[in-house]
Amino acid sequence: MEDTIVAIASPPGQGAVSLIRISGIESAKIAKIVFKGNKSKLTMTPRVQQFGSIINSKKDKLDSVLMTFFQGPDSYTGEDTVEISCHGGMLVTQTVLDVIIDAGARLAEPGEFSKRSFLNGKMDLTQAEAVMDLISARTSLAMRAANSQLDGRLGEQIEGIKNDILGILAHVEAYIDFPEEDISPEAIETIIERLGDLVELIGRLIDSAEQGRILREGLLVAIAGPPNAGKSTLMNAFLGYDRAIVSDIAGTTRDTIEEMANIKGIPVRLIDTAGIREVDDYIEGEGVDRAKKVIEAADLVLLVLDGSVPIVEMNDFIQNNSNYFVVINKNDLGIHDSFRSLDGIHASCEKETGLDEIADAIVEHCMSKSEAFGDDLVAVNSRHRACLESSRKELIKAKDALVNGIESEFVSVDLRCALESVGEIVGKADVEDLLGEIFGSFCIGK
Ligand SMILES: Nc1nc2c(ncn2[C@@H]2O[C@H](COP(=O)(O)OP(=O)(O)OP(=O)(O)O)[C@@H](O)[C@H]2O)c(=O)[nH]1
Ligand SMILES: [Mg+2]
Repeated sequence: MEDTIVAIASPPGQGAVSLIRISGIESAKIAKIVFKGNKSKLTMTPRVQQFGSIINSKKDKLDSVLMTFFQGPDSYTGEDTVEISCHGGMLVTQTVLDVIIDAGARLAEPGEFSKRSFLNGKMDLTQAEAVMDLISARTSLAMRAANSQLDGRLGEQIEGIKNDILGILAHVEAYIDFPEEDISPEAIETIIERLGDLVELIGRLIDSAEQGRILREGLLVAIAGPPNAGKSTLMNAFLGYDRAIVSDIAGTTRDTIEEMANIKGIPVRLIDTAGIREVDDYIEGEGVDRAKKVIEAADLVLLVLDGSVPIVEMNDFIQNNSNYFVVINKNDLGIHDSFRSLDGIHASCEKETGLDEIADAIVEHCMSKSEAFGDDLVAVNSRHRACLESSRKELIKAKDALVNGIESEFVSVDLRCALESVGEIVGKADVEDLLGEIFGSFCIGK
C-alpha cells in the first residue's frame, strides 16, 4: 500500500493562510483523527469546506481551520486528498503538520503530489513539467505557454506522432509476418512519404526548443558600448527603478549587472556592462574583459552609442556576435553629423523616448529566432528536444533503409527505437529514473 503523504503547499514564511495537503488512502482516516467540526459533526462529503479545529492527541485545540475532502480519483493526485487551510504563522503551520504526521502521514518528497498524479494517469509527463513551468513563469507569454502545455497541447502533438509511427510500424511488421506478400512499390513509396512528413514535423518541434529556452530562462540581452553612452540609464529605464549607478564619469559601471525584465511578455535577462575602452586601471580592465565575454555569450547585444558626440568605432568589439542593433542615445541633445549614415534606433534613455522601438526590436529578434510566439505556443524543453532528436535520427535511418531496399526487420528496429524516444516525452515508456529527475526539481507540496 502506498504511504499517505502530507506537505505544506504554500510558500515558507508568514502569511494570512497556509495550505496543508494530505494525499493517499488514509487521508480521510487521518482527517478524522486531527479534525473536530465546530458545530456540525465531521462529514466526508467531497468538495465541501468544513470549519473546525485541529486537535492533538490530548484533544487540545491547536488552530481553527477549513478542511476540504476530495475523493479519488477526482483529485489532483487521483487519490483521496484532504486540504487544510490553517492560519499562516510558521509555528501554527508546523504544529498542524506535526499532528498530521503523528496521525500516520509521511512528509512528502519534492514533487511527490505531481508524481502521484502522473502515476495515476491524471496527466502525462509534459503536463507535470508544465506545472513547474507555470509556477516559475515570469511573464504572461511564459505563463500562456505553460498553460497550453498543462492543458495537454504538447502531449497531444506527441501522441499524434506516436500513433503515426505505430501505424507505419504495423505496416512494416505485417510484411515481416507475411513475407510471401511482396511489398508493392507504391506501399513503400507511401511509407517513405509518411516518414518524410514525420521527420519534418519533429524538426519543427525541435526548432521550437529555442522558444522554450527563452520562455523558461529568458533571452540574454547585453547592453554594451563605450563609456558614458547611457547603458546603465537604459538598463534602469527598462527595469523601472535605479538598479545601476548612473553618472557622467566615464567608467562608472565596472562589474556586469544582471536583472530579469519583462519586455512585451518576453522574459529578458538584461545585462549592463562596463563601457569598453583601452584602460590601464586593473579593475576597469577586468570589467571590460567581462563585458566582452557577455557580448560573446548574449543572444542579442544592444550597442548603445552617445549620438550627441562624434561616433566611437565599436566594430572590433562586437565582431564576436552578429546579433546586435545600435541604439543612438541622447538624441535630446541633437545628433552629431558622424551618425548620419548609421542605422540605429534613435532614443533618449534619460527622457525615456525610443524605448518602445528598442523593445519592439528585441521582440522582433525573438520572432526571427523561433517560428512564432503566436497562438500555437509550444515550449519544448531540453529533455523533449533530446528525445525528439533521437527519434528523428531513427526515423531518418528507417526511411533511408526503405529507400535503399534494406530488409523490413531492420526498418522495424529503427521504428521501435523512434517510438520509444517519443514515448519518453509523455512518459509512457519505462522511465523510473527520469521520473526521479523531473519531480526532484519540484517544490515540496506540489
Ligand atoms: N541628455 C542625456 N543624457 C543622458 C542620456 N542617457 C544617459 N545620459 C547621461 O549620460 C551619463 C552617463 O550615463 P550612464 O548610464 O551612466 O552611462 P554608461 O554607458 O552606463 O556609462 P559607463 O558605466 O561609464 O560605461 C549620465 O550623466 C546620464 O545621466 C540621454 O538620453 N540624454
Ligand atoms: Mg554604466
